[in-house]
Amino acid sequence: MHRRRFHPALTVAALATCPALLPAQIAGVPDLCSDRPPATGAPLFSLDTRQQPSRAGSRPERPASDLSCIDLFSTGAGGEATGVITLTRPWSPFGVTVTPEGRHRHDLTAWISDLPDPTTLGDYQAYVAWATPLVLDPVVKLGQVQNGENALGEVAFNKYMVLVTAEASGDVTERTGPLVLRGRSPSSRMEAHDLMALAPAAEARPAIPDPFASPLWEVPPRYEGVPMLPGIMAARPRVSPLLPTVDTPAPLAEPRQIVELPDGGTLDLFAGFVRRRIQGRDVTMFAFNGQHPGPLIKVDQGSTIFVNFSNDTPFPTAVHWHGVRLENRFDGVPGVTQDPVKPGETFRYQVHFRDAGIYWYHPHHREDVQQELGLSGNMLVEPISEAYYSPVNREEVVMLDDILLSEAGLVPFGAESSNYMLMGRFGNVFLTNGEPEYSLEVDAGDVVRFHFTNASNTRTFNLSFRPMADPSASPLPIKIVGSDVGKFEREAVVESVVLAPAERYVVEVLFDEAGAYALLNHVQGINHRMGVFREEVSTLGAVAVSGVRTSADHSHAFETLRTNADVVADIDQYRDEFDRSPDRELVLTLEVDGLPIAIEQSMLYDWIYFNPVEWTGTMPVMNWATSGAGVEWILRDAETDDENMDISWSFRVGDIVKIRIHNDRGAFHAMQHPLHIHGQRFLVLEQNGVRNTNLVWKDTVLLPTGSTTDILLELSNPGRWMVHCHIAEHLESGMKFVLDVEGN
Ligand SMILES: [Cu+2]
Repeated sequence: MHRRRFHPALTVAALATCPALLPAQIAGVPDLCSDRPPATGAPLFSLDTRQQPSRAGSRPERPASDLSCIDLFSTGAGGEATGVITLTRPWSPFGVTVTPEGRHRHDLTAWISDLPDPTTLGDYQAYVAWATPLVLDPVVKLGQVQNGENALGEVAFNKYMVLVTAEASGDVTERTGPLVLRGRSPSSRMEAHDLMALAPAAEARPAIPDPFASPLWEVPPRYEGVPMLPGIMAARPRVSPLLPTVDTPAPLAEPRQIVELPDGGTLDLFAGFVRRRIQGRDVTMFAFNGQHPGPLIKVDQGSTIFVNFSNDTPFPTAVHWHGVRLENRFDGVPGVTQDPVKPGETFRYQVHFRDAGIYWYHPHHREDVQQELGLSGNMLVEPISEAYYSPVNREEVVMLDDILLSEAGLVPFGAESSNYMLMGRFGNVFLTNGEPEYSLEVDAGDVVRFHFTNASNTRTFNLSFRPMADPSASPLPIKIVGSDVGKFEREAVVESVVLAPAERYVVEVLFDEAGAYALLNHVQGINHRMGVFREEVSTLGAVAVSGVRTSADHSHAFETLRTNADVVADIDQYRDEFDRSPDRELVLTLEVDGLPIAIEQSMLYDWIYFNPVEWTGTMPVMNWATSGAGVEWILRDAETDDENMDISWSFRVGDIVKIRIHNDRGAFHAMQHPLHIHGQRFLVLEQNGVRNTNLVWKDTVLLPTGSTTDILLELSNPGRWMVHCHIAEHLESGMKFVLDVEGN
């Protein structure tokens, strides 16, 4: 086996040729989709050769054109006509723009040339563009088109075609005329795995001596309707299984308590064992102070607290105060800011809260194990200004998580390194504030401010509120107020909230009418084996709205979308920096080494298309068998080619650094990465060349597959600070580096 950084399909890629004009020859096509050969109807190995994987000394093509462009091909009737469509995402406060059902939304712009005069085709006066899913129903009219640039509006189908037909007039509402151009969405190129091609690896291999063989390595829970090849079913993690065990029964976990601390206050915090009974299974887990989630620490902005931490677990650990711009030596990163807190040892943290908002604490050592086992809690920092937020009837701090359980209980972790190293460990049971069923009771007309935190290892959520009785009814409007480190410049209304691991969003919801509402996670996963999308709707909790009218009506404030002059003024100091060229460039990629052949070959098929976000773990067996022995996720400095901990960046307090981040679509198994920078704050300036027009300070940014994102990092806090992917298993695989900030 040899190390692979580049996808094997590249070595067999044949240049796709097409008699039509290259899109580059159509006037005005943006760079994104010009200067590239058009894709074909995509027979499996005729990949777009222009799509280069990232390799040392080169930068990946960004953003990935094959995920962002649709080539239009002529039919017999269209003659020499040709075209290309660019896909850009409409603005949203999140790293991706999706419908409440989790379908990715795109704005389509078509660049067309050489359409013949429609009258030459018969009794036709105009050309009309349509979008339709592959089942050809519904057919949605996008509008009349002509040679040149055409705005087609928004499309949010999973897999679809764009058709251009000649019609009697531009006003027709149904397509009846002849087809002249057609193109397929990037997602539609995804196909079922070809068993004939896979045959050598489809079969289980004869057993070879496996030093890690263990009865604990039982094949983990699988996804219904996603068949697995025998060769993949035979793969096993190349690490020893690890499960927490305890001699004497641990106490049952208790619900989270609220701890309000004054400036100078002290909290005694210990990490130790607890017992849980979750969906009929007894599991031994960890907890802070015996609580799931850990105690909710409430403090005022500007205060400083002390935390006497003791480690009653059998693992070395430490507590990281995520998003808090505190003193570096209290940042809780073993090996960087402190020695690990060994079993039985203690550490005293001093945490200063400079910014208002919602933050969270969790270990920064074998996060894949310790966080999954329940070590995480929130900090709610009350703003100094009473008018910071709009008035609401109540505030809810909600921690979203998932846990992976088999019939026997916890699915073991990897001992020598994490397993689930490829995509991270997706849970199959949702835990909202530690419980499979979260519930909330409010009165009709109440406005609730939710502070959401995603504490899962790898799952990205797409949250919405819908009436229980009618799941097809429109979701309740959600007012988006803030994110990781404070408020947005302007409040906005959305239908769903997308949170990647470690991200926070502060939102408000008006529950105007009595009834029961579900908090849903609604996404479009992918059945990779069959090459189709697989809808997943999960109920995370319930809100019961009583028939009693609210005691204080805040509906007017809710309906008023505020511009936050304080935030705008703060960000004004940095706007002059927005347009300059980047100071640093990072590439996010992957190197795999000696994976089982069945896994390598299966991934070859996935290479045709990557969803901007891998929403759910539909290939659990394949993912389960990968570990540090075969997978290394990489952050690479595009200038120096240094990777992960070899990267050395030094700045001074007061520096403003523009960083361009490419999430390499050419990687062996590309996926999204939530990138976290410790101890500082940054702005997300633009993604795929589209300017972000409503900013908020962030500490974690969701970087979709194949995207290019510019951030502006403010260095405000001296010390040695981690930069890493917040998918716990990616961090464990080495996807991290340290940036040094010298004080003034
Ligand atoms: Cu990652």
